[in-house]
Amino acid sequence: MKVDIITIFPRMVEAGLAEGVVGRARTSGLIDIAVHNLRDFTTDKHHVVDDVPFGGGPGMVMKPEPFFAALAHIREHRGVPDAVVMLTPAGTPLTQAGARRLVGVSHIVLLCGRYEGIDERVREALATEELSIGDYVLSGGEIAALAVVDAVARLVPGVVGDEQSVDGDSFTRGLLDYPHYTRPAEYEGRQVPGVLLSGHHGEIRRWRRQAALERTVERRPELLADAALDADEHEWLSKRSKS
Ligand code: 6GU
Repeated sequence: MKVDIITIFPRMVEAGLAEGVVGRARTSGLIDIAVHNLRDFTTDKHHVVDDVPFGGGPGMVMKPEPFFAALAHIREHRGVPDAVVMLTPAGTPLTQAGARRLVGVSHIVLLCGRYEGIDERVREALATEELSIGDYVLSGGEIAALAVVDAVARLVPGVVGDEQSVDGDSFTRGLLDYPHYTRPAEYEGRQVPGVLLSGHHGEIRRWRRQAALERTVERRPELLADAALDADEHEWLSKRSKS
């Protein structure tokens, strides 16, 4: 999978890509990510990337030309991308299903905006889609781009060592995750649930499924509509709602 990120803060993006699962995926060659400094695609002496909004009002707007030049550079040197994603709070909210779709797209460009926004002609002429990472405002698309790359990269086969770990993830089944414990079995008077120490793998599986379900009902009941539940879990849910 190939990703190009266009930003005015390339060091911030590089720092976020250097560690952990994404960092290892890059060094091992499983993903090819290039970060481009938008200012390198300006033609004026001071490398200006923003300008005042037509119509007036507060703040600045990112100029269209550097984005068009950066995309032309990427097409020439990195190939024609399959998707050009603009990061904006006005975009489609990213979901786990959205990440699974993007992992099937071989070459993605991510456009990070700052200031009040990007000139609308960039969206019209260059962007194939717009993504948001949630209903709050970030001061730029960089953190959102890192979130998109992380969510997608860990779905690339081989990037997360244990594929079972990805399959069992919260949201892969459409539920929140169950609680996790490690040693010691008692800590500051708090016991690890006995079933987890029992060695009964069937019982442990059932306890975890129920704990995941319970958390989801308590915290995010709206997720249940699309969750993959088995007969046991449906029964447990209907019993619970009666009590
Ligand atoms: Cl993609 N960009 C910005 N600036 N803020 C956001 C966002 C994106 N997603 C949520 N908030």
